[in-house]
Amino acid sequence: MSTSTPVEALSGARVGVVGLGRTGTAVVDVLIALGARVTAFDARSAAVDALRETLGTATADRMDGAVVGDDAGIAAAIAETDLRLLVVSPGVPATGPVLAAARARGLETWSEIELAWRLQRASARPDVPWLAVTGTDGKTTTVGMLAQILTAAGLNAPAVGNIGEPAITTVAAGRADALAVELSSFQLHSTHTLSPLASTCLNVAADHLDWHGSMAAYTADKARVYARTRGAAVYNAADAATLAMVEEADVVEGCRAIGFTTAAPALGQVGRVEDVLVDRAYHAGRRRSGVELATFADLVHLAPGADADRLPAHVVADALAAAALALATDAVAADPGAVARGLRAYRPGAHRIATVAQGGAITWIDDSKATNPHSAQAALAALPEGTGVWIVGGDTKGASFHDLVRAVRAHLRGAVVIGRDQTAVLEALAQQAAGLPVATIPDGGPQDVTDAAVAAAAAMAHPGDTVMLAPACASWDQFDSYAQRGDLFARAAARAAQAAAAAEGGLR
Ligand code: UMA
Repeated sequence: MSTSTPVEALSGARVGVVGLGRTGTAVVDVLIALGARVTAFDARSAAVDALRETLGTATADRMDGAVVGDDAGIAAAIAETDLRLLVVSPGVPATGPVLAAARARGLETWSEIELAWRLQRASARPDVPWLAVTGTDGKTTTVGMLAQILTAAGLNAPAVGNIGEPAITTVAAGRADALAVELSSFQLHSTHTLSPLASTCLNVAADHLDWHGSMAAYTADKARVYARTRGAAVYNAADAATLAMVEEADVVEGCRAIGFTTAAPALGQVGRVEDVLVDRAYHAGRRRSGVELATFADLVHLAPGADADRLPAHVVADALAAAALALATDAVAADPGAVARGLRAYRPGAHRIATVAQGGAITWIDDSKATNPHSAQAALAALPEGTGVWIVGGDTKGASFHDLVRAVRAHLRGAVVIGRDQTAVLEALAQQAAGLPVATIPDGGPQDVTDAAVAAAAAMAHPGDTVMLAPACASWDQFDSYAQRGDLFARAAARAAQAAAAAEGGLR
């Protein structure tokens, strides 16, 4: 694919933008400021109205036009419009007709990340370092920790990208000293020239197979995070696939491969010795010994019940990955104490194993961010045997649930299944958890689905149980986002908990 158009050449050029959600809206805004002639495409007319509202009429009127149509309609319109470049939102699937039409026409296709990177390079501060994080699980935590470590070293370093803040908005504002960038496989698919200072793929497990078409295609897009890395390509010593990606990556001369491990670190790795996070990759005496970066005391606020003995291994791994990336910057290399200070300052985002209500001796946990089977498993497996009421289902993204159900069966009291198409989840429950009580929730609007699921879960739960929203699926079939799914759940759970507490009070 050609990647020849410099960002300066976009003034006066005809550019198509597909998808007018968070990403597309930010992209249209920047492209208009650059003087491009923008045609916007979306499947929903409401998205065009929302774009106009967000940008304001004066800016929106500077667009060439907006086309509303289904995938095939958008593909046909792209084939007919004389575009110089197409910027695609992450939701536009690699295997769909829109990208096929662009390929057939030989049209350059960029992600918002590609445009943001080029804008950065053409800006007054072209050397602001980007630290890029991908992986199936743990991206958001790692990027959050990374941003805090960089901030503790005195940098203005926001967390951007898939985390919810389009990178292009931050780059256009021009104030950041460094960017901690969460990248999804969708974003990486159409990113061609990004050259991060440090990069990592934390792990790879099956996810988003419908979008990519196959596990091989998904893995290949994840591996793109390492391309052109300048300082440190960080791999997970416990996941051989990530080391293979680093070995095969076309990095900049002089870039080092650095591992992270929750075991004792070998030379060239950061790792863990008892309750100490240790650097054997960066400091001058690393051939002989490691030095302390932080201890479990700096992470204890992330352990259930603030008990350091229960600190989940994946939290330690994410902290080590964040440290390995951050130490590639001059600021943190000169002040390694920023690792411990940053980890202490880090607070997890919402919707990640968050206790949202308690009442009638039932605990309600929002893990709406568990959007694939792999990440749901960790939360459910931590529950005592037979005490979990599991709210599961949604947009399956082509995943299989058999391994997950088998792994968590012993922890469950019952399951409440949501989602427009429940076939895959129900099949796995029937085959791997025969006899487990299961309630199914009919399709409906976000509020109705949530209320019905919470009522069914409340009816199933016994005192001492935990109701856990860990859907193992994306939210897109019934909700706007996993955040909306989690927020609605938290509110409904609070009402249910209050009612249960009041009933308990009444009985006494
Ligand atoms: N649309 C089309 N045609 C398509 C696909 C989408 O017209 O084929 C339109 C929709 O009608 C809608 C708009 O595009 O109006 C939505 O675009 P989008 O789905 O790309 O979503 P954005 O609002 O731009 O949000 C995206 C990420 N969403 C996805 O990857 C699906 C957000 O990641 C990210 O925070 C945001 O960009 C930041 O720029 C969310 C996510 O769930 C958190 N990501 C996946 C994950 O983490 O598993 C990858």
